[in-house]
Amino acid sequence: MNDRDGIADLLARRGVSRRALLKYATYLATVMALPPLAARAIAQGLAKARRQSVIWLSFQECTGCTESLTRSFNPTLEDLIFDMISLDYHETLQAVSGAAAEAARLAAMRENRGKYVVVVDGSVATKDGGVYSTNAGKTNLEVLKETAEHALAVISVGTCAAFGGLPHAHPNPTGAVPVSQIITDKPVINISGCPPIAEAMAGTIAYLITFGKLPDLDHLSRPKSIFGDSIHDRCYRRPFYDKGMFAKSFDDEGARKGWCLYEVGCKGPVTYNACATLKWNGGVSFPIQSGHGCLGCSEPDFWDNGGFYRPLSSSTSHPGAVVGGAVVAGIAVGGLGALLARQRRERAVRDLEAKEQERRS
Ligand code: FSX
Repeated sequence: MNDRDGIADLLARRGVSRRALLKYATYLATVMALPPLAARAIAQGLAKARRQSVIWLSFQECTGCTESLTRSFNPTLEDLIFDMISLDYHETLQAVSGAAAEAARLAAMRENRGKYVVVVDGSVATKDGGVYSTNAGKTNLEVLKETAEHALAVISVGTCAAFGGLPHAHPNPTGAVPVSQIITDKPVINISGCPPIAEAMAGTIAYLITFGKLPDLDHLSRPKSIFGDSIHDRCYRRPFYDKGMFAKSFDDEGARKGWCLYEVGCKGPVTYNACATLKWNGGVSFPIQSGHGCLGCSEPDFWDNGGFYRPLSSSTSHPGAVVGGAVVAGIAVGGLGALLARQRRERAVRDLEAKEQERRS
């Protein structure tokens, strides 16, 4: 296989018909909220496109983002890697290691200067010069700056890369920051979620390849087609919310009947993502369909906002409030620090409520 081959040549060699390409283009048009007529243009654009060089960097994260991508059904990861992109560097998926891996990254940067896309998962450690997260003897901070310098665009996948995520949670011992705080001279697209939806990552990369430009982005630099509506707006349990039919606990009659999970802490009204429509594992289900409220993982300050099982509308002293894995009910840690943390959380919930109210009015 030659990297200079067009995608059409590669597809033809793999026995992928024009009809199958059009079918995928129709799916992509739907995911990216484009008019149905755009499908033909996408199919033609994809067929003419050359494979996009992609360098994938992993920093402070749990590898959930890559795990999620490997469950992409449209296109499948195999299609994405072998047909549509040239994945020139990915620490988890590449066969080579050590000096050979670094050489592959540097070669891709040299040969595709100004044209390659950098995908980042994980947040960037900045405290003490970034020494708390290193790879091949270099800090993540150095590798990001070096790799992004001549990139066409940068895609932050996962809430860690997009907004700091779990590593950024209080007390943030490594000084973790999102990619957009380091890379300020070129576009950074955020595909948030902990982890992000596979098709959202794959669809955004495919959009870039097809159209050679960024999709429409929201105020947090996320593709509007995927993050334009709240989970609540697209949720199949929404009619129960509108009728005031709520589960009061996870094992009551309401829960068994599939009523709205708002009162057991669902953050769907203030969380923007396509979980309720694209779903997971090839469209099988998503957390709310499986009986668990949305945790709000695709929004900034996920973790520090906490209160996963506390209703958005309730007092913040709800005994089930959890922040960053630590139970804060009754505030285990006394003193001023705990008080300030609590005030911060209360402010965050008020902001979330105001945001939802503003959106509704
Ligand atoms: Fe973060 Fe991703 Fe959550 Fe994990 O790479 S968004 S902790 S699913 O793995 O970065």
